[in-house]
Amino acid sequence: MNRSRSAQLFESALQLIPGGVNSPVRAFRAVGGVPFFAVRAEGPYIWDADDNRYVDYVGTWGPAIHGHAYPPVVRAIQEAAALGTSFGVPNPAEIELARLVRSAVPSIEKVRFTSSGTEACMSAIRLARGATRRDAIVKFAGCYHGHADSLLVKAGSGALTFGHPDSAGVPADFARHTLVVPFNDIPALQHLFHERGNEIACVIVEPVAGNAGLFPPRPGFLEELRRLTALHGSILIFDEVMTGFRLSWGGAQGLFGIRPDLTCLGKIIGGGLPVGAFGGRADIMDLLAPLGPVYQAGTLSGNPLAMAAGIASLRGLQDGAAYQRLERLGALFEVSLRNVAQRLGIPLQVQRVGSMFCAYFTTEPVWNLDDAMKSDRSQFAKFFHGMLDRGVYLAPSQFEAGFLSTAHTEADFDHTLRSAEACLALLA
Ligand code: HOZ
Repeated sequence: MNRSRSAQLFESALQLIPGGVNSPVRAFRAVGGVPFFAVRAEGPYIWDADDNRYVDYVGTWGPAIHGHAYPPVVRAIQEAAALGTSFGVPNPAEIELARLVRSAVPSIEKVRFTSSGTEACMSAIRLARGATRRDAIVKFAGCYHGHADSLLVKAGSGALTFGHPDSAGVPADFARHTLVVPFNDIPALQHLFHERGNEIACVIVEPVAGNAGLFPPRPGFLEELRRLTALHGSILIFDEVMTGFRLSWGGAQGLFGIRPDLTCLGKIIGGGLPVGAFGGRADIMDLLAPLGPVYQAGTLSGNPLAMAAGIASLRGLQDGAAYQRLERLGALFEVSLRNVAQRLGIPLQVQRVGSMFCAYFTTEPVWNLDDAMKSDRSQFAKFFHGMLDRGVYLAPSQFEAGFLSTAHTEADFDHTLRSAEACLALLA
């Protein structure tokens, strides 16, 4: 496949932008080679600067649940843009999106919009600290909650992919307040709360961990988290930036029946525009400025284009039909890929929750970061490039989740599975 135009663009980008990319996960460093430059995307497909078409399983890292350039979102953005791109004062669309979010996620009594998931998580942590007047926070190894200082400790996503789960530039004084526990490890959690429960402001968790590949919560894990935080007066924060409006209309908390105190959202609620949100119990949310002492702000927060895109995106999910289609497609994808690997004798763990998935090159199921680290990343890199050359774009790291959209078709799957079969056969 000719990608010479992308290679030229990357050369130019390297002169101007660190690493040639504006977010490290795009750099292909973990799999080698040169990233392609996208010029267009529609439905389940993305086209590069050399006019190669790929079936896209990254979906702009999660937001594209309807596929790319979903007509209702495109129309909503066009109509909103014609009326002004930013106001810097409240606008009615903020109320409409807030209503939609609240109607879907009952634990969210009040919500504030930000411009990214990072901002949402950073702000939720500050709010939890302000509410409890405690400093310590708990996170799980391999979970990624954006790139705020306190959260870049044993972090997933690009931080893990590039071997810097503890980032340079985070003062040791900040990091010491971040306590890390293995995902799914109930005894470790119980021990930590027993020892330090009265210091812990909050626990932040991806209810389905999607930034070190994909591993689900074991039965009882989220329930115990809810019990322990309530018992010790700590705030439970679900980071649903990825899972919100993805795993069900009510997100992962709807799927698992857990009510956190605060929830962080992003990705789908912006319909592909830069949006984040955090919300939850009104008594906690009302501690935010201007009502309370916890400061949080943003020039483009509640931006009218982003709100319009988010509303159109959520309206397309509201009747539940999309989730039924995604579950059916997801199950088909999972079983078919697993069968192909089994037939060829390749140890591949195909893990899936709804429309999120990951295929780990390892022999045992993955429940936490240590399990994920056992996967064979050189196998993954070969598989990734084989798929790319056959017109299938997977996330360029073993430690990222893949995403299905309602725009993917069974014909796309056929092509994907035939490609997977050919690539896995070369690894056998
Ligand atoms: N949160 C995204 C998936 N891990 C990564 C997006 C990015 O860092 O660019």
